[in-house]
Amino acid sequence: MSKNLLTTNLAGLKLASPTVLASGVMGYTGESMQRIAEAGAGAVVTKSIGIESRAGYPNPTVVQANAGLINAMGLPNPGIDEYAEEIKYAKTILKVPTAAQKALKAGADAVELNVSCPHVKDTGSEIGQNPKVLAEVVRKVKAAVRKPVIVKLSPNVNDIAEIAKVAVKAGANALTAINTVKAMAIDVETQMPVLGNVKGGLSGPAIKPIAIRCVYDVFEAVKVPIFGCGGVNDWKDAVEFLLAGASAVQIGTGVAFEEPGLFQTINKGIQTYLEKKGYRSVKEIVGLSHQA
Ligand code: RRO
Repeated sequence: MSKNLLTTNLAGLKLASPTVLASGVMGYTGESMQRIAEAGAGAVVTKSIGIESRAGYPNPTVVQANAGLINAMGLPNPGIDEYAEEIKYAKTILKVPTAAQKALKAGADAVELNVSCPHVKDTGSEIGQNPKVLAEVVRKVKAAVRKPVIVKLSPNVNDIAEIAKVAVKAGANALTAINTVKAMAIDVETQMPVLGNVKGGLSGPAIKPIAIRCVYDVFEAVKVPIFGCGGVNDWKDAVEFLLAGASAVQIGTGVAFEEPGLFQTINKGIQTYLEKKGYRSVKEIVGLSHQA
């Protein structure tokens, strides 16, 4: 491959490529994050971590849908004290930036504040759907940390652009759009909901058009950089997000289906696209679809 056109930086983070591991998939251990980084991810986001450990919801926690997955994991995590050790370890073996909630002291480079889980009570979209509460939470986190704060937005709102404005006014340095879309599945044999938690969040290719629309709306509303997230499976998906206004894309469900090699394949595809079109940097195509 000729000159690397893929390096970018956003909200103070230097990325070797614009493809980033999304929270929730593979971001549990230093080793899995290392595999993803070595496969070409420009940064990795850990699973969301809380103060106390959480077991998560009873099984089944994931069900396959047409062109996607519905999950209701229930925010399973070991709590920040135990997880901080994993982050410290990850930072000894990783060269790419790491984002983790309440983990900056352990060496994380940014916080991705998850205010948008569609089905975990009190800590998820109850915050991200309520402008007043959202502003308060973002302000508090900003006051507590010096590193970039990225706010992950919910698509399950009436007007994501308005919510984006609230987050940015409260101090968000960047935004991730989007978390999963509220969903459920029913087993026709048992005639009961499939997921242990009944309702969950849909991810994967099925939600890409929703995510593209959200990124497009958010780009028009605010000036901070956006991580596009939702259904990225190949380089065309990634380029579509960049054209909609994302500065980088996050990949979650895509890596659950494919090997981490997906990052390299997508990076190569973006690079070839940029070369063919005569661009010198990935930054040049961010938001281009808004020219029309
Ligand atoms: O753990 C989960 O069930 C979960 C979370 Br925290 C989230 O933000 N989004 C999602 O689809 N699942």
